[in-house]
Amino acid sequence: MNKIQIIQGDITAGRVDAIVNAANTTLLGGGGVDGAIHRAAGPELFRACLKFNGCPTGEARITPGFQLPANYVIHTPGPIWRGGQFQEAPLLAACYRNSLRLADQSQCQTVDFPSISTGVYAFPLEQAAQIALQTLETELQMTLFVHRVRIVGYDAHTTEVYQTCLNRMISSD
Ligand code: AR6
Repeated sequence: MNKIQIIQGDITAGRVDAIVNAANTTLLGGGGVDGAIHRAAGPELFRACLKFNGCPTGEARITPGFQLPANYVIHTPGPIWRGGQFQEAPLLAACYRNSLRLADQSQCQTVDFPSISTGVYAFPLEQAAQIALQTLETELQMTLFVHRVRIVGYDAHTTEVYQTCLNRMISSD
């Protein structure tokens, strides 16, 4: 639990080994955090992503960070919320698990995540926070290199929901 932090800010500004992108299955950019990351990284990121021919929901792919301060970008398409009966929860957990494993395989020590799927993809925020933090907590017991993960909330409400969820996990530990 002491390896996880919640901060508020713009994920593209992070001087970390890897930032995670809440992408879509084309991996060719979009709005929200995906658009911000592609704008800040520059056109080379788009060219690097073209080579993947897309990515299934819940899996992850890694590219350099190009013009970003981060060394790498890990792209993971989150699930679109369709009421909760379409594997949304396990798919969201898979995003965090696969992204963290890929970061560790690339010998990253510090990784920043956005709140995957809770924007355009409409995943309920409280449930998403619980899945994100529980998955990261479990996976961080197995990483060899990653020793600090931050959830970067863009708005105050998102940041607060993750912080409250983390506090609850710490106090029930
Ligand atoms: N830094 C950190 N978080 C951000 C930033 C930023 N610069 N910009 C937005 N957020 P969303 P999704 C927050 O919609 O729900 C894209 O078009 C945002 O406030 O970016 O997974 C993709 O191409 C929210 O809390 O991602 C996909 O098509 C969180 O990031 C689709 O949206 C996620 O919101 C993915 O939807």
